[in-house]
Amino acid sequence: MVNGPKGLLEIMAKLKILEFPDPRLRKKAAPVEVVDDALRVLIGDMFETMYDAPGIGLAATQVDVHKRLLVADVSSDKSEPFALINPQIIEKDGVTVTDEGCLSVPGYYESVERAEHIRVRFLDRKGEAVEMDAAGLLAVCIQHEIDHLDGRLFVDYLSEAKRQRIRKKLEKERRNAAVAL
Ligand code: GNR
Ligand code: NI
Repeated sequence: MVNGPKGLLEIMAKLKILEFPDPRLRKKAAPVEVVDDALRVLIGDMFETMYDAPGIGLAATQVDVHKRLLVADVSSDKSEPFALINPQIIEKDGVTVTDEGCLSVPGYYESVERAEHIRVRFLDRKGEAVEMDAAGLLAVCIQHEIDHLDGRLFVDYLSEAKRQRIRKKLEKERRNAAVAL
């Protein structure tokens, strides 16, 4: 019974994504203590929110949950979902520059330098410890998401002037959207 009354599909919920310069995006997330069903429900909701946006990654911080948890899927057909709990980068190698965007900074794309290859240690959805090598866009995405868990945004790598310009434009957009209600 997945589709019937109160089936899984109905229970899934899309979450609200915080937007820069919301101060809650600056909180440092705390380690997950137990991987339980409640956390797995949150992971499901985060995937739904990410796919719906659409985006290639989402950190719990962005949905105002300050736990060390991220989801990612850089495939074009939702075929490579990863959920990383308490992720830690244990190796970094090389440098790559990517035009990054962020669901919390909608409409802006800027070049950011990151490690090209990483090795990351985390707990999976079953609470089992896993190590994984990532390269290319997945590696960039995981670094971007771990930054969120530490209260950091990709705009922090830009000049102060550029960051203020983006902040002012987003604040103006939000004011206009509020007036239009
Ligand atoms: O959807 C997203 N695309 C993206 C593109 C380049 C580098 C990083 C990203 S992550 C972003 C989704 C998001 O904001 N995750 O926090
Ligand atoms: Ni982001």
